[in-house]
Amino acid sequence: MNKREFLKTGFIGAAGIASVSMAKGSKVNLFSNIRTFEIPSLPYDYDALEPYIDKETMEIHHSMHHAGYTRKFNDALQKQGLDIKTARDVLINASLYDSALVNNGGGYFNHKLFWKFLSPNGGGEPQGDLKDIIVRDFGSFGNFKDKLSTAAKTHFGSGWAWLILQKNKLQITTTLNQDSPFMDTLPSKERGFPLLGIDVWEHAYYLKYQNRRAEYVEAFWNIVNWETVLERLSKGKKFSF
Ligand code: MN3
Repeated sequence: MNKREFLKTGFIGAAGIASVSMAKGSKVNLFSNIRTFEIPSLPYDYDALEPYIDKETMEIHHSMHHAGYTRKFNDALQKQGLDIKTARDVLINASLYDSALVNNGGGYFNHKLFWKFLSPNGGGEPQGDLKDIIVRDFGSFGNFKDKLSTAAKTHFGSGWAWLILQKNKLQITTTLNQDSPFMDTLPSKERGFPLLGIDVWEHAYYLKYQNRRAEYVEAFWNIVNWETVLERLSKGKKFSF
């Protein structure tokens, strides 16, 4: 029996008791040797996005929905004995993994991005390089905004509407459930590096907006963190699938 097998079998009952913090919100469990992922704290208070997104929605969304995906992702990794460096690696190689890993890994990862797409100091229009590339690929900021809004409003059922970078060109796409534009199981025209995303699951807006998803999508534009989108644009330019 090697060390890893011994640790896995000998201390299985103690899994989760001892762990060491690692960078990027993950921990390596000393007994099972499998990294566990942690829900990041929000970079603002739960009520900071009011009136556009209410405090109760943010609190439930973060502390229950995001926490739930994270817990189930960790459970699936433990059960399958997989030590994964980043959730993004699971998504990029989604074809290799089962639905428990892909769905919950997607939920963990998409929400981690989503909190950073939002800011109480957000809204308005992007400037500089980001504005230029939006105008290059959509004709105008208004046209881009209409396209992403329409995709978010008309997406059937639960999922996400995205601005992605695909072969150095901006595109609008949507994904089902917690699917990510990174996933290798998507058709190539729907794959790309996510720059901005709108969560259109009812849990993202139902308490305040009930069935009025369109009003939530309009409100979203007041809190978009363009600095995050700009940072992701430069990361996305260096990323190749
Ligand atoms: Mn959500």
